[in-house]
Amino acid sequence: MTYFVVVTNKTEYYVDLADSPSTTTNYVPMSIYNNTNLDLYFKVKLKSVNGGNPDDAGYSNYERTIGLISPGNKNLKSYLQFDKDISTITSYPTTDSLTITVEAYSDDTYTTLVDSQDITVNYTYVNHKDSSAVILEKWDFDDGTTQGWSGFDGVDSGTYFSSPYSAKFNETYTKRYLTSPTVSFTTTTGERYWLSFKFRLSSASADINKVEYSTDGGSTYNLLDSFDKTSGSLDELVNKWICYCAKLPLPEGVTVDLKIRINAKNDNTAHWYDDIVIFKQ
Ligand SMILES: [Ca+2]
Repeated sequence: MTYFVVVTNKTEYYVDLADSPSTTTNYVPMSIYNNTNLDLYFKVKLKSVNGGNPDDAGYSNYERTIGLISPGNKNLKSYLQFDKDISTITSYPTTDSLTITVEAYSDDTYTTLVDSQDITVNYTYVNHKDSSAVILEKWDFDDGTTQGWSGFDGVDSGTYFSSPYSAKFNETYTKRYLTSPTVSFTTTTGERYWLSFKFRLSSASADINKVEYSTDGGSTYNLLDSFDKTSGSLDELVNKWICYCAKLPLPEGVTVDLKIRINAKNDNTAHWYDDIVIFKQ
């Protein structure tokens, strides 16, 4: 029998390590369902990286106790947290394959293991400030304007990632698109294109619902990422700058009129965005 079900939203994760401290902390969100009529206590940990010992690949602090999930219940906001020593990265982009083990125990001292399941995700590290990166556009809002973006309520000098301003979305109880100006360029076959930005939420009830991109100047949009509220915002991530990064699956060898839009929900709380970057690497 299967004691539990574990669900992850996605298997590909991207991190822009520009401005990162020497050790970066990252997360793999997941939902865990207890299928039994037993009290089960859960632990999640990194089992291996690229088939070897996680320590050898610069990983640390990669075990986390989830605690009790009662019979028939689910914990929608479970996650693995881990640290990565970025000095182990010698070139960008680089991808690590992470095997994560979710363990179920019948006791709260985590002595009797009753079931375990492995999931595998890929973590790809890029760096828009590395010499190998080519910046196509960067919006830092430091001229005190929203730099052609629509949807923001203005800039903020009180909270920013790069001084002296960020862009702020502040209207209450609203879901709306934050939309970039058009960035036109010709894509190179075989090149990898990336979007990264820093954002900050003032409450766990605020959220990003999805990120989309257009290659035709905004006539049609394609989904880049969607965020399920049940495993999206983590309370631990509130009131700190979070780095979002994604690979842009652009058509090759053509001129694109790229626009980005972020569908954000403001639940009577504020969002801030800063250092939104389109780059290739
Ligand atoms: Ca800024």
